[in-house]
Amino acid sequence: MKYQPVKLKHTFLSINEIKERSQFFYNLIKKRRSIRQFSLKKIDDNIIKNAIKSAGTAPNGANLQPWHFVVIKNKKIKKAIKKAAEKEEEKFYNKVAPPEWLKALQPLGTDEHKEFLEEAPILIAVFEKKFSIEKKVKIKNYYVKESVGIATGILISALHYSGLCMLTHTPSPMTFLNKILKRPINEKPFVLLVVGFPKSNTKVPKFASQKKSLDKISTWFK
Ligand code: IYR
Repeated sequence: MKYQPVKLKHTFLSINEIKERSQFFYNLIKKRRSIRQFSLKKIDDNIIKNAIKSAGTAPNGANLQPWHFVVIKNKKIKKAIKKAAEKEEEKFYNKVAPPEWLKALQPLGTDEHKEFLEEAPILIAVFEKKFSIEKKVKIKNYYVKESVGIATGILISALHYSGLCMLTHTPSPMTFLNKILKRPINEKPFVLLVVGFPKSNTKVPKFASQKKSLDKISTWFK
């Protein structure tokens, strides 16, 4: 396909408005917390649809959009995912994880029990597509991890901005998701987002709110 340029539609704002918005966004995003206790409150499909459409706008390799999002509301499927994830997590916490990893996880208070996989109203499994298959032709994708990582960041931001809470869950390995969700072999699970509202009195680890200062996370050449 040849290069066909079209005029950029950019909304130019005043400096004051830009400053206000930058502060507003930071104030909003800094309140995001990963939660592990969900209420049973349902979520309107349109909120999830808009968040996925937002994720689908992410910058990505050659605009090949190497992602697929599976939304799970079905109780039986959530139960199957919980069972499979807990089986992997049991091995992780009791056999596979080296002591230093378990030590790093201690302040988060996590263990092999994953009740939230059944409690939360919505799970979104994000898959990365190593390659795509269109009309039986294999199309290679580029910068897949980077693209799907950025899309997931936008998805999380959209859900948080909408007023929802979530957990980025990564049971390792996650290949059971292909089987349960009937996804093809060119797709690899990237993350399982657990989405909903917090249970009343939900507790979160104090440690995880301690973010590194700007000095520590950035270097500026002026
Ligand atoms: N997947 C495990 C362990 C775990 C690993 C990291 I790195 C975390 O930030 C949190 C948990 C679990 O979900 O318990």
